[in-house]
Amino acid sequence: MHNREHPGGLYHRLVRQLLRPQPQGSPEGSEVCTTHNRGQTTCPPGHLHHPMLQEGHKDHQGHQPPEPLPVHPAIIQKARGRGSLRKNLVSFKPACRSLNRVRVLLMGPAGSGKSSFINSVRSVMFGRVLLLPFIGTATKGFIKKLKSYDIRSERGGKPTALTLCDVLALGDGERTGLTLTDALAVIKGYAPEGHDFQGEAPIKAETPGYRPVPSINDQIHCAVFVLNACQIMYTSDDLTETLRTLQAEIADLDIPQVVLLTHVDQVCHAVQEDVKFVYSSRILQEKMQKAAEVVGLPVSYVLPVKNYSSELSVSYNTDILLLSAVHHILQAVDDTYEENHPPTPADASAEPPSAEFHNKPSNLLIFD
Ligand SMILES: Nc1nc2c(ncn2[C@@H]2O[C@H](COP(=O)(O)OP(=O)(O)O)[C@@H](O)[C@H]2O)c(=O)[nH]1
Ligand SMILES: [Mg+2]
Repeated sequence: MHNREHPGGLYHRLVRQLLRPQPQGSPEGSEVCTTHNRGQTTCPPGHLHHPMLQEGHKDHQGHQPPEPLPVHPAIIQKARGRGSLRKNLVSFKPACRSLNRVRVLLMGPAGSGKSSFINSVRSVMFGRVLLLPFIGTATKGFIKKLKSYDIRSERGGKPTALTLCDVLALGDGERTGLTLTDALAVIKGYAPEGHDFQGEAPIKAETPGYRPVPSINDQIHCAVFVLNACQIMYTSDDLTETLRTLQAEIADLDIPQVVLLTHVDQVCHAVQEDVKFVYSSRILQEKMQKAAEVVGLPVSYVLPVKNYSSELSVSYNTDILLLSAVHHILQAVDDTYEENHPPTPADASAEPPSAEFHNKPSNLLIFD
C-alpha cells in the first residue's frame, strides 16, 4: 500500500503545485519564503507554500507575501473550512461496509500527546476545551490500560464513526512500556477493552477477556504514531528501532499508518503565533522529515497538529489542523479497506457510506 499516493501526499503536492511562485529571477528549484525564520530565506526545493500566502494575506511579520497566484475556482470549491471538515466527520461512514466504526490506535512515548489529541478532537467537536484528568506531563505514561474513546458529534450527541484508542506509552526498547507483542495483540483485536498492560505478562490466550477470534470490528484500522516535534531530533536509537519494528509489522498486516507530529507550536515562532503557518515553516518541514525517517514512512504520512494544552477556548485554525489530521486518517482507512476487503453480498443491504466524504478530494485547507 505504500506505493500508492497517500491523501496527505496529494494534499502536499497540490498545495506545492498551486502556490509555487513563478520563477521571477529566483534560482531554479528554490523559492523565496517570508513565513518562517526572520527575514527572507531561500527555501530548499520541496518547501511547501501555504494556502494563506494567497492574495490579501500578510505573513506573521506583516510582510506582503510573494505575488499571488491565480487559484482555479474548482480548487476553491473543494477547499475545506472547519464547518465542512467537522460535518464530514459527523456524517462519515466507512467505505468498507463490514466496518461499523473506525478504531484508531495512538502509540508513542509518554508525553508525546496521545491523550491530548483525544481530548483535542473531542474539544473541537464540543466547541470548547475539555479538561480531562488523563493528560499530564508525568514522565511515566498515565495510561496503563487499553481505553477507547468514542468521538461524539457534540456533548450527549450521537457518536461519530471514529473511536480513538489510548494505550500504555512506548518505552525505549522492549524492556519498558508497551511491548511489540502487546501492541500487535491490540491491533489484531485480541486484547479486551480495559486490558491492564503488565510488561512481564504479555497478552495471551489465558489473559482475562482475551478474544480468540476477533471480528474485523474488534481490530485496529489505523495505527498512529504520536511523536513530539520538540524531541524528534533527539529520538534514541532504541525508540527508533521500536518504531520501525512496529511499522514493519503493522505494514505486514495491511493496516494503514500515519505519524501525528504534535507540539508543533513549540518549535517555530510563526506556528506558535498561528498554526496556519504550519506548512510554510522550514523548521517544521525538517521536523516532519525527521519524524518520517524515524518511523520509516514517507513524509506525506506525517500530519502536524497542535493539541489544546494551555488554552481555555478552541480556535479556528487549530481546529482545522486537528480535523484535517482526522480526515486524512479516515481517508487512509477507506483507501486501504476498500481495496483489501471488497464488499460482500451482505454488505450490499447495509447503509451506503457517506458520499459527501468520498466525493470531495482533500485539497486546500481554509484557515481563518
Ligand atoms: N504546547 C503543546 N503542548 C502539548 C501538545 N500536546 C500535548 N501537550 C502537552 O504535553 C503534555 C503531555 O501530553 P499527554 O497528552 O498527557 O501525553 P501522552 O503521555 O502521550 O498521553 C501535557 O502537558 C500536554 O498538555 C501540543 O501539541 N502542544
Ligand atoms: Mg496519556
